[in-house]
Amino acid sequence: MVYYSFDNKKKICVMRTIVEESMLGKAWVLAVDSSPQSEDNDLIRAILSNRGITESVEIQKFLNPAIKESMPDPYVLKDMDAAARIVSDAIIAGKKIAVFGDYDVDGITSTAIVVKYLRAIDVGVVWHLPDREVEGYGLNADAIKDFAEQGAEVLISVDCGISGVNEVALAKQLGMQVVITDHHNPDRNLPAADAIVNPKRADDGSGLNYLAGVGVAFMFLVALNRELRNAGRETQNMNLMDCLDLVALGTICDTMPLIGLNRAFVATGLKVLDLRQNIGLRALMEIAGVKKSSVYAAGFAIGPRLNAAGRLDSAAPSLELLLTDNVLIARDLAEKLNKMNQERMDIQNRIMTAAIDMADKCCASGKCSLMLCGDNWHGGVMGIIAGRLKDKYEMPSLVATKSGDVINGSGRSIPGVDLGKIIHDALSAGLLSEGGGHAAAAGFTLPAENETAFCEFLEAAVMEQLKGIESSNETVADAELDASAAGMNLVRELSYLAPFGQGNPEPLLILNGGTIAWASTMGNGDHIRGNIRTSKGDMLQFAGFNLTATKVGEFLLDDSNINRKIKLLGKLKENEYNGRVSAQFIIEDVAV
Ligand SMILES: [Mn+2]
Repeated sequence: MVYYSFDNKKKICVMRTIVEESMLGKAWVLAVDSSPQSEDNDLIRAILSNRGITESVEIQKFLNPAIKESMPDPYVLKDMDAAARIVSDAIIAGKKIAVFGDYDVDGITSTAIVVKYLRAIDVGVVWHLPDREVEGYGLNADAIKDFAEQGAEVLISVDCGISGVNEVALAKQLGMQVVITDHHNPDRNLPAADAIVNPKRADDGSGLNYLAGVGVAFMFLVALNRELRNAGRETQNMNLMDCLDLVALGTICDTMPLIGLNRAFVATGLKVLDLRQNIGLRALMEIAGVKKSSVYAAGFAIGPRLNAAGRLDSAAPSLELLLTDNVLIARDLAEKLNKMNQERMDIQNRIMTAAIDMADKCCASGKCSLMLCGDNWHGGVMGIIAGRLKDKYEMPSLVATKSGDVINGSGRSIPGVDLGKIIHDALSAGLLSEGGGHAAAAGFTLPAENETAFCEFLEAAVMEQLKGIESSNETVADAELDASAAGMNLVRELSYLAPFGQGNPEPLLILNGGTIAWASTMGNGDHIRGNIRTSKGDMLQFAGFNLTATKVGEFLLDDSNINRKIKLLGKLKENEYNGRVSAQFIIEDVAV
């Protein structure tokens, strides 16, 4: 029996072992739902059931993720009524509104949808995105004073603000009403704002704690729109559904789980993205070579370009791109962001090489955490590098830059280690001067003299948390089927489970009954392709990326294994070659 969590529901699953030990030394297991299985062996149903979705209403919602069915009344969020009323009253009274956001994609898109909406209904609005290096994350006093000087009477924070106790007090002192919309974990003390909309508030009963900042901001706009209409204000100039492309981008790039309402936001938002109504996004997609929207395109082509400006400098050009309705400006900005993204990659690659060198040494000394610090490394790429190291070394990884006697960094953690708690504890212990985050990601600042002590604290804390967690040698698959079933029909069937991403991974399948027909390397020699002959005699194409140098690769490429019966673990995808579409199995592991 193992516990696993999906959609915040703990579920007990009985695991059945399919393979004791694979080529990569893993046990392949399959979750078998503990509730009695019905006779029908519908694959989609089985996969959903293993992922905790068993009620037929839930299944229908999952397979048809429409906003209409998935979106609750925005007033289910604590304080939404106050937030919408305050801003609606201010708009009707002709007050100027300030929007404070963040420099990452979630923060930029959150700011964009609120500013777009307010502009569309002719409200005077000013905005500010903090500079990562100069101002850092979250509300700050200078920006708030600036807003006051520009005559703003209402401050709306998006994707931040929940920990801005002092800054909110300042804004109040300067005569502003403050509405916070955020999705970050609240500290013990909430700021004294006029309204705080945050699904992670302890007293929020909405169950929407998986929303991105932009999801919360969108819910706020829906409520505000209703409030304004009830007050007789014309709001026809903008269809809120048109900004779901931005909601999808922020949700995907903040790696929020694609479940529940997020699933509806992303499924609908990707369709809106393909309409290319947002002139800035259209220009950016063109320069990035994105022909069709997807979770992948959003996360790996559009997202990094929107993020690049904020990593190297101010994020303002990214927001301006999303707000502009001038094609020429859009093209200029898209080109600028594209160049900045290139520059960001160059910087990142240089630091990565040095970081891997340091990490290898740490690993050799048997540590179970990484805390790497370089002199004047570019602060904007610390988070990305920490993420890469975490994936490569499978341990909590912190990367920091030392400038003068201050160290600034970012960390990414593995399942089972709550980095946010460690950072919080280190802050309480006086080792850090600043810090915050959640289980998987955190940011921190410390005086250089504390570096060694912090490294030791981190290592001890990680070791403590890892205690009791047996390192799992299991790969949990979604379904087991005969290789002959892995055709285009199955590809189409599985596509009903898309969009895939965080919290809703592509199904991992075990294929039985196939033999190797042929295999060879492809590309630069690191990858393998070939055919599997199924039990019915037909051929299934396969590919394996970066497998050549592994045991799986050696096995597949060994001619003496041709016609040998094997089990495959991997994902079934659609492959287009010379205009012909066919099913292709992406092999991750093999067993005999
Ligand atoms: Mn966010």
